[in-house]
Amino acid sequence: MGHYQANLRDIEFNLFEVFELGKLLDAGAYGDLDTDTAREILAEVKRLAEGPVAESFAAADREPVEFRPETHSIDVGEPLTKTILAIREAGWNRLGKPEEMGGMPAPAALIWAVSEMITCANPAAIFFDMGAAMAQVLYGIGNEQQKHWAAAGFERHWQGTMVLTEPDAGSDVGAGRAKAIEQPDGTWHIEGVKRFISGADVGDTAENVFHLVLARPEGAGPGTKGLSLFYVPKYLFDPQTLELGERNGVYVTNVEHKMGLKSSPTCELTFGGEKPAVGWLVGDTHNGIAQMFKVIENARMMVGVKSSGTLSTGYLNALEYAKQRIQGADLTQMSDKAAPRVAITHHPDVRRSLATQKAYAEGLRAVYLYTAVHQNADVAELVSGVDADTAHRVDDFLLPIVKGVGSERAYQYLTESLQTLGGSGYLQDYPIEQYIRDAKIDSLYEGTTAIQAQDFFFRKIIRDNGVAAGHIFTRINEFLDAPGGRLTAERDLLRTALGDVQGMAAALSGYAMAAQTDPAQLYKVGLGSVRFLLAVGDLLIGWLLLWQAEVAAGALAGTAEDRDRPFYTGKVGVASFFAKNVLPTLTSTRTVIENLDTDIMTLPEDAF
Ligand code: ST9
Ligand code: FAD
Repeated sequence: MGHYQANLRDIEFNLFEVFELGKLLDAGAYGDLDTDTAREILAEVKRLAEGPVAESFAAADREPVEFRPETHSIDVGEPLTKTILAIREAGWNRLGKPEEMGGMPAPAALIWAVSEMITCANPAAIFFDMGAAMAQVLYGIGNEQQKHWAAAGFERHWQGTMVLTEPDAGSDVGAGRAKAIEQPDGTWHIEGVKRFISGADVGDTAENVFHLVLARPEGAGPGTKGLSLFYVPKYLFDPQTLELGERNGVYVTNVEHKMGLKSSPTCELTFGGEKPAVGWLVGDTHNGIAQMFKVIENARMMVGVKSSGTLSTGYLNALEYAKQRIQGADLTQMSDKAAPRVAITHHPDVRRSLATQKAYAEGLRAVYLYTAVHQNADVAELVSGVDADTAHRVDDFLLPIVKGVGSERAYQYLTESLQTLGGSGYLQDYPIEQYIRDAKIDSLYEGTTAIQAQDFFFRKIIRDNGVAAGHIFTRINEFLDAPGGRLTAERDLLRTALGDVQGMAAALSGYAMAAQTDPAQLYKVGLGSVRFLLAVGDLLIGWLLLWQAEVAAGALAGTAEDRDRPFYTGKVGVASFFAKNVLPTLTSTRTVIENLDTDIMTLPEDAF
């Protein structure tokens, strides 16, 4: 068996038992896609992911893609190429695309579940399949001609990229200096150097690459609002047939050497110079940052899904090892030197660690799937009882949690997965050290955790007037007050955690208000915002795990089959563990946030 272990049982439990997607699927809401077909798709994707996709995971790490400066291109090794082609041939990236693009209707929750398995079986490989996601966005925001390019490029498997970052413009995208100069024929010439661009060359695995580039038209204002979005292909092409023409003046001029995700080509991209880099204004409108955020929203979701799915396979690998590794006697027999040796799963600290890994892996999956539920109006109404507008706000509200909390917690608890294997975990004989290296990037790109936390507080709570936050808090209260609920001690802990999070939100809002007269008060928001984001993540995980436990306990009390009983028992056990071991820690975080001062901001830099 390869390194990757999908948790299909848990995915299906979320989709069909907790969120009850079958009610819509079997009523024809997504065409021919009924529950049985959805289950077949998931089973087929699991086979693909655990087999051909996972196969080149280690090889692509040990022998990463190579940069060829003479041709400004990369070489992709044979094992990774086979994986890329296997993903392409399977064609699952058609799910959820518009039918005019040759897509198949599907709810977002199913699409992200499919993505979890493919992405986490071989994260570097999916950076060769970014064209599908970029084409879908271009299809939504492009003019008629660009819609044609999007659909036809998708059919031809063109790679696509998102191009924002520059050496002096990382988190601060608005500091970008790349220029756009309008030409008499209506095209634009782009000039400048972009940095860290994923998948900007993919060797022979795609015939063309189109870059979606933020650049500033001459005379446009400062900041992000002065940026426009341009479509810049590697090869120019016939606008109708898409037959390739001459090389455009955009070149990969370097490829980075990284800690992990080594075969995802992270490129420096130079526009213009000897030859102009010809671009087209996307959608004939100067609204670049808002257009680019359509891509960013997808990519942030993808990063969160990647993180939680990586923790899941890390945990399952650790669990498998722990069940087999015999070491030491049971703690209660520690003084008996002749006591039988036991599997390490018998040791309380290993159990603590495994339960924590399981809680976060399954909890983060529940969070991303609950978020995905709000990406379709009909599913959101079914699961969350909201109209399309509130569904959209809730999706926006949850996105920094999926991305920010997912990436931080996955990295944190993958180290527990490694620890479970003892010294063996440190070896390349097992996949976990690579999981950790491949996962670290998730808290950095697509907006660092600090950026996610500020987005969450200022944009998703304050600017939203608390509408989405209020909806989630109401749902948690409804869950707590529902008659006949089991796990009463755990519910009480969840109620306290909800109060703690609301207390934190009130304290941070108070600082933001006070900043109107004393701007330094805003530092307190900056000091507390990441901790607040993580705390809301814990609250959501605690709630969703208890919701799952309720469903599982119902099944156990009813007609659950014998083979399902361990799964349901695990659901109840892990929800209870999380409520008792993690939720109480929010009380101390609340105390810290309520008592923040700005002393650290006045400490002189040379005192650090
Ligand atoms: C990167 C790529 O890092 C990494 C990996 C890519 C992976 C791609 C994968 C693609 C998917 C593939 C899926 C494959 C699956 C395979 C499976 C196969 C089956 N929401 O606050 P203001 C907009 S790329 C929406 O004043 P500042 C909005 O228009 C690099 N919109 O910001 C707003 O105007 P208004 C990523 C938002 O102070 C305007 O921006 N880099 C949001 O000017 C201005 O807003 C980053 O992410 C939002 N949340 O600028 C940069 N926020 O207010 C991180 C803003 O009028 N930095 N807008 O509505 C930031 O995000 C900064 O906060 C900033 C600040 C740049 C926005
Ligand atoms: P900086 O912005 O310099 O941040 C440094 C530190 O300061 C961070 O800890 C950050 O949280 C903190 N910080 C910065 N500003 C603030 C603030 N206002 N408040 C609080 N803290 C702050 N970009 C693309 O455009 N396209 C891609 O495809 C792409 N792929 C990437 C792939 C990889 C492997 C990598 C490493 C990067 C990629 N990026 C890409 C760039 C990525 O999005 C940026 O690295 C990221 O946005 C952070 O920018 P930076 O590296 O310049 O860090």
